[in-house]
Formats: sequence, C-alpha cells, structure tokens
Amino acid sequence: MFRKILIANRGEIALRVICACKELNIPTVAVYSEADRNSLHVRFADEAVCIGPPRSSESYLNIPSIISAAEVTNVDAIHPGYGYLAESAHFSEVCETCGIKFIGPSPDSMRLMGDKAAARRTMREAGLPIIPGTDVLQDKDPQLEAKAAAIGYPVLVKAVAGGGGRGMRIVRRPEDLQDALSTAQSEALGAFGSGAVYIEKYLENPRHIELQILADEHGGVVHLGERDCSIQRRHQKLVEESPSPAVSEGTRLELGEKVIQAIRRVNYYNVGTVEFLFDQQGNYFFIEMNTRVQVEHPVTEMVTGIDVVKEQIRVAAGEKLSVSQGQISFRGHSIECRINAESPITFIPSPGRITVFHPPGGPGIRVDSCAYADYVVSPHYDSLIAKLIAYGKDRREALARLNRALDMFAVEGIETTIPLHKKIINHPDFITGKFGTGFLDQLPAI
Ligand code: MV4
Repeated sequence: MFRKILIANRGEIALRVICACKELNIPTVAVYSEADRNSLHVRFADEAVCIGPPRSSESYLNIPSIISAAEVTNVDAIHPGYGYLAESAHFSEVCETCGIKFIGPSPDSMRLMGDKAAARRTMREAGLPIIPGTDVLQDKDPQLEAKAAAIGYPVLVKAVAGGGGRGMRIVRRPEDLQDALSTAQSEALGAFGSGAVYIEKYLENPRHIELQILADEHGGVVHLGERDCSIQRRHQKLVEESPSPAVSEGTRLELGEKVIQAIRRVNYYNVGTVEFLFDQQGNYFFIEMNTRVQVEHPVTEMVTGIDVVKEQIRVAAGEKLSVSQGQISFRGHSIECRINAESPITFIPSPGRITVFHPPGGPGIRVDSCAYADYVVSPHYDSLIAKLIAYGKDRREALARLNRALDMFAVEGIETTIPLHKKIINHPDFITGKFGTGFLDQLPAI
C-alpha cells in the first residue's frame, strides 16, 4: 500500500480523499492556494504545502508546484480528485516520470477517453450501442450533407475534445448545417485547442444515466449500478440519484454485463463512469466515459455500501478489488443535492463569508462539505459548498429525508441553491420520476 498520498485538489473532494486515507491508515499531504489557507483539507491532512496564488492556473493546475510539493514531502502517490488535473494524461505521465503513482487509469486510457470520437468508436467495437452518427469529420467533407441526412435531423455537432456538454451545437435543418459546423469547429479550436468535430443524431429530452465501474490491474471489473443525473442546468448537475427511476432490474443486469465486457476489452483500470443517454422509448446509447471519481459518487456508496475512493486507492496500489460482482447488492435508494453558493434563481455565484452553517444530520443523511461558520467562499473556484445525500429503504423514504434535511440546513451570509432544491424535489414530475435532461428548462421560473 502507499506510504503517503498527496491530494492535488481542494474543497469537499480533498476532504473525501482524506477520509479514505485515514481509514486506510495512509498519511496525507494537502496542497493549497493562498486563498485556501484556512480550509479544512489543510487542517485535516497530516502535512500541507502552499502551491501558489489563488488563481487555479497558478496553483491547483500548476504541475511544477504540485510535483515540487510531492517531492519535498516524499509521497509515493498523488490523488487528483475530480476536475483540475484528474483527466490530464500529461500530468499522469509527469507523475510517472518522477516515480510517483498517479491514482487513476493509464495515460493511454485517459487519452483514449478524452477523445470523444475515439471513445465512441472503441466502445462500439467493445460491444456498447452508440447513437447513430459519424466519426471525426474532415474539413470540407463532400459527403457531409448526405451523412447528416442519413442520420436524420435534428443532428448534434460535438467537439472531439469536448465532453460534459461543452462545444455542442444542435442543427434542425439541412440549410443550417454548414454554418453550425464552422461555428462549432472554431469554438472548439478556441476552447480546447482542437477544432475536430463529429455529428450524432440529436435525442430530445433524453435521460442521462451513468454506470459506476471499478476495475483493477488483474482483470477484475465490477459495476456498482447506475446513477440518474438528468436534473441539470447548462451541463451542471444539480440532483443525482441511484437507482434511476427509469431503469428496470433487467436493464441494469444487461447494461452491467455489457459495460463490464467493454471495460475488460479496453484494458481499463481505476474507477470509471460510463455515460449513456436513454431515449423516451428506453433505448440506451453510450456517449462518453469519465476516467475519474465523480462528484455524485456518494449515492452509489449509499446503495452498495462500497467505499469507491478506498477501492480506487487500493487498485492504484496494484491490489485486487475487495469485492466481486456476486457480493454486490443494491439496497434502498439515495438522492444527492449539490448545494452551490449561487442565487437559486439566476445562478449567479454568491461568494463571501458564511456566517451561519448548520448541516443536517439524523437517520439516512450524509453531508460532504468543506464549509463551516466563518468560511469564506472564494470567487476563484467552483461554487459547490456541500453535497446533501439522503438514503432511504425506498425512493419515498429517501425523498422524505431529503426534504426535512433541506429544511434543517441553515446557511447564512451567502445565497445558496437550497430553495431551488426544495422546489425541484417537490415537483410532481420529480416525485413520479418522470423527467429528462429538459426538466429544469421546462420549469416555469422557479
Ligand atoms: C447529446 C444529447 C442529445 N443527443 N447527444 C450533454 C453532456 C454530454 N455528456 C452529452 N450531452 C448531450 N448529448 C445526443 N446525440 C443531449 C445532451 C444533453 C445532456 C446530456 C446529459 C445531461 C444533460 C444534458 C443537457 C442537454 C443536452
């Protein structure tokens, strides 16, 4: 097992990794920017190193600073959390060169899955259904119009280097195709440094459902069921749950089998998430794969009882998974609300000092948070201040607990999305489980 782990992240996920390390008896090193001096990850890690000014580009994304901190503290592994350098194949190679284990997949896996067109091709060959569409488009493809017509309108132009919904463009009529393609290409070039794009059939109001997998370096692969992440706004997820109200036991078994086969065939190891879109008829299609631990992993932990982060650290150390598929069962229901320091109406960030912070507790409630009374939410970072996770024996009980926990979550001094969550989870369509990714757009100004 590792001797000491550096956590190249901040906020609630840095704390979450510290929890796992403490349980595994592994000492930790926190890194922090000047703005995060008073953060809880600094307090609870065994050692802490300042890595630069508040701006992420000069601290949490500063590879030389992070590697220096790792060398002076003599760690043998780095946990990247999510965001920042978690999906940087380059960073993982730098770690490898320095003799430090990057807690994640191989650089090759990261590169493959980072290229959304290559991931699509690979997963189709590995047996997963994909949305009808093209491979990467060449400039001035003479077949372009014919290809789009064959797919059938509306189509969606996606950036190869995009992902998470960035750099997408819907095209509803053939006469708009050329313009949309050019705009998408130049936007993608500006945003990701690659203008490569491809086209898919556009699905209206699909559900976004993802499967959590764990894979070790000895061919062990298990799935931990699905999460429904359809409730989002501008590709920021707000509410996630497991199981999905739209997935039957039969579909879960079938999907799980297919995904395990595919993960084996691509020799992937680490935790991972395989994302699907479900259309209104219940057909599902692979869209992309995330090669990191995700914000919403706790709902999976609640229904499986498996500590995803501890498993991730174990497999990175070369150990076998501690569980086989036969030992995994799905019990009860879990729902997570992401509580952001934002206006619940305009979603404008609301940084500043939190004066009152009282997170709820009681049966079936978990709060993953970096906040406390007097904590200052910095404008430099994303606005997630807490994840409120409810568990119940069924969806009804999880919802009842989530409702009372939202009522008993006191945050003052800044605005939060708590009032929005109250409205979402009490909406008739949410209660009955009938929603897609368009849910929030369709809600009349809540
Ligand atoms: C789509 C789609 C409809 N059709 N692809 C956005 C996130 C990224 N992972 C893929 N996304 C989408 N891809 C096709 N062919 C609709 C979305 C989409 C979406 C997906 C998941 C969660 C929220 C979403 C919101 C709008 C659009």
